[in-house]
Amino acid sequence: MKDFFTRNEEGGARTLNQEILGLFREKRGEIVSGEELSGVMQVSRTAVWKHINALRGIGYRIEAIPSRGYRLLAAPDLLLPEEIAVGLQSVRIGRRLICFRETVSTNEVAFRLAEEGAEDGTVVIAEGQRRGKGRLGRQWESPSGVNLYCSVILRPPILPTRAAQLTFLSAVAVARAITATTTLRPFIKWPNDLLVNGGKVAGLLNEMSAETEKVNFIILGIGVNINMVREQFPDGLRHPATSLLLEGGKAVSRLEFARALLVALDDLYDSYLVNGYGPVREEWLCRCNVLDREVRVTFQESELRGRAKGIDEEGGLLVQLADGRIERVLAGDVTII
Ligand code: BT5
Repeated sequence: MKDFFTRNEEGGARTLNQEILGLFREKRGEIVSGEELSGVMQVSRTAVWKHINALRGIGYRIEAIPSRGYRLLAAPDLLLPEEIAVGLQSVRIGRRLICFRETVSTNEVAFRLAEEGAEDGTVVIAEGQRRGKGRLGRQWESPSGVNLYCSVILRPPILPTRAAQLTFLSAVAVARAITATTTLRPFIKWPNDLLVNGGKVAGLLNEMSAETEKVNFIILGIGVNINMVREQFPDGLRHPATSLLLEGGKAVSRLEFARALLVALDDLYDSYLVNGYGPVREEWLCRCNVLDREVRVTFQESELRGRAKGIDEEGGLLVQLADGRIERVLAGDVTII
């Protein structure tokens, strides 16, 4: 398992790769001399050449012009920290970005990193997952190079019983990112799906390590179908599934989406730490598809019908039954009647 790039390991320092790419960007397609590069990077010309080759190895197209220098022709269509970081406005979320060409599951990697002490806001992203995880041992289809698979490590000072609040926070963040990068109208479906035109475009899987009175860390697992095409969806999915490309009719930049998501998470998490759960809940309610609708909730063999009235502090869906009583539902599948 190899991460091809990491960003800001030392809390803010730009990596050499970022320095090189930053200089190329400043020059907007012009030639940058080896001398200039070695001056900025404070390394020898041979070291510059090695770095250029490493960038080529990742997929950057860089032309070498004898006795003049180098020119950046194209960046790869990959979710690299060096690319995500360009113009990224977030402060906490994504301070450290770790990206993989492929991994088993970003949630698993993030969990392990968190156990080893990775800081609040660390983000793990993969181009593809071999065994992407859904809830309850289900699988998340994770074809390479078309979608976003992302896990964020958070260390909020909250009781474990409040952890579901972060699931709602991540749902709101995904909805904001979809709105920021497309003209589509996403809806949040309790507890952890995002729908566009009735099809599931994103799923959330939040995992936690906790003691009785304290959360050690929470992993926000976020999978978004961005440019996935029909043939990439297997038969027999639990719900109709779709992607932003299929619904909007045009490809969405994965980099722009990733940045929009990290910024939304950053903003919401900041507000959550200062103002608590209230604002998240309010926005969730505005963006969900069940409020004040008649719903049927099924869980295993049981079924319940009523009017959805909201969500509570612990993630429960509040359903008003025909006799006026409010029932709190903690797990199940919701269908709007
Ligand atoms: C989820 O589970 O919706 C949570 C998905 C979380 C995925 C992210 S990707 C990054 C991070 N790393 C991981 O390993 N996981 C997280 P659930 O509600 O249980 O839905 C799973 C069900 O959705 C499956 O059983 C399929 O029926 C269906 N499904 C599988 N892949 C899908 C896809 N790409 N798009 C839509 N539906 C899918």
